[in-house]
Amino acid sequence: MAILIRKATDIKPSEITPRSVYLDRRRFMQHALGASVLLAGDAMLPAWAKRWPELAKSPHSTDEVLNSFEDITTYNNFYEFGTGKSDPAKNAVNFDPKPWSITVEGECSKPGTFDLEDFIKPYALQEYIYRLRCVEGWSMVIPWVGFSLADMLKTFEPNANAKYVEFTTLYDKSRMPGQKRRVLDWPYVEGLRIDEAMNELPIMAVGLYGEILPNQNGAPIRLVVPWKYGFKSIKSIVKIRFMETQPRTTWNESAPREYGFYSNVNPNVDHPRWSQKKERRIGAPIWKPKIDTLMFNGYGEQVAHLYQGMDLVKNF
Ligand SMILES: Nc1nc2c(c(=O)[nH]1)N[C@H]1C(S)=C(S)[C@@H](COP(=O)(O)O)O[C@H]1N2
Ligand SMILES: [Mo]
Repeated sequence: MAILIRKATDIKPSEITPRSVYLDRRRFMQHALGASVLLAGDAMLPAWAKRWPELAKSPHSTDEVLNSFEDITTYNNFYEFGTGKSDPAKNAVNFDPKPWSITVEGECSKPGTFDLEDFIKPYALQEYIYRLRCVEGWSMVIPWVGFSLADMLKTFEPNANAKYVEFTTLYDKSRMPGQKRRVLDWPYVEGLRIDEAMNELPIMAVGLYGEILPNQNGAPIRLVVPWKYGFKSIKSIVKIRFMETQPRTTWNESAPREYGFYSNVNPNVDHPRWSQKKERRIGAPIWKPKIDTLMFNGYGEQVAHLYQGMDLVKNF
């Protein structure tokens, strides 16, 4: 079967919205997922993702060249499915992200446990084309489908004690084989300060390239925080908790000298073992030099005010 995908360099964001591009992606995905899905087509999609309309594009979207669907879905960090870049695409094939429920708890007046479909229903889906900068020194441009994290959090009416938000990934060794090895202290947890979480940029992503989120990218729902290193964008979320105190975060506990709570993209603060000044755009031709990493991953206009007066060397 032919791979029905163009090279990253052929796809301009201005082309992305047309349905024909999505359909190409869907065909690619069916190819990637196997014959059963190919035959079933739309019938396999959950109700909320069927025939997504042409999505409005968030004004925060970058117009840089998109990474290909193939790059985005075969070069992943998702330790629940293995530590190699190509492991998640292989080991998450049989992961079934349904049924899925999300618990919201802690410092808020409307906590509860919700089925994914009910959880998503109130929010307008948009396309958000964001840069993702991994702490390891590579980056991608990804066309997410998602909705505003701030809009979602407000629904649960956080109270005055809600100074932070914690997110937790599913913990189920039988479904996430990487959790059988203690490479991290499972379940993966992440957190944001409440004002960071209420900023206009972060999203809950439920898709990419107009498709439901591939398993390896954090199905069925994950966080995307574009001005922070990729590990803050936690995948396959089952719990959200409003807290008065700063949440624990998995990478900070794993290597506290290397990964702080904030983890803002910052070319002026090196990782103890490597420089953060430049990055390699995945999919770029090998002869292309690395590109400069931008403060706050280029989103300073939207987020620099959150850190006014803070020492970002201490608060890395
Ligand atoms: N639960 C969980 N979330 C995770 C990770 C992980 O290992 N487990 N890896 C993080 C890292 S290091 C990065 S760079 C991004 C990668 O997201 P992508 O594979 O969709 O590009 O996911 C982040 N979210
Ligand atoms: Mo990362």
